[in-house]
Amino acid sequence: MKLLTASALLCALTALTGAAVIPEEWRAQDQVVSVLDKRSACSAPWNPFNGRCFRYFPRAMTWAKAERNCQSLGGNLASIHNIEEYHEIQRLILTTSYGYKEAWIGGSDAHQEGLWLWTDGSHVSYTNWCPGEPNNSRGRQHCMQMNFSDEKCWDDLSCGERRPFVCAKRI
Ligand SMILES: [Ca+2]
Ligand SMILES: [Ca+2]
Repeated sequence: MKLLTASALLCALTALTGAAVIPEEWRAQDQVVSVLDKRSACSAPWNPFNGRCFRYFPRAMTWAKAERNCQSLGGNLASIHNIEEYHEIQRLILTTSYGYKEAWIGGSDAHQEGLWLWTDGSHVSYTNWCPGEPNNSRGRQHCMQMNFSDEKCWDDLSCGERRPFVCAKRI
């Protein structure tokens, strides 16, 4: 936003003076912005995508313990909002674990059956459920796993099962 404003001002200034002159203080401001960008960027082993940092944890644990681990690192289990984000997370799991491992993500209908929420509070719009899922098998599947079945889509599973997991946090 600052850069856009500066560009707009620069255009106006150029129009007025007929020359593209960048004042010294604007250059200094650009350097500050650049430093801030670097400071807020994801640091390894977190991976940046679409304004968030993602990280895959190969150690299997229950869904609630996975969520708590993500929270202790300043994030939540990953929410997913479009196919590009899903493919990016699949790629992350593939490069870390050399396979499309099943993994917990941040969806749950534990509070009310059939009402799926993301733990980071974001709205559930995009979903990638496998055919026939979520089936709430035996009336006790309330947590969301990804990379399920040959189609590598989403499934509801008992929250006490142990799975690797994916955390996300805002940049
Ligand atoms: Ca359920
Ligand atoms: Ca299921």
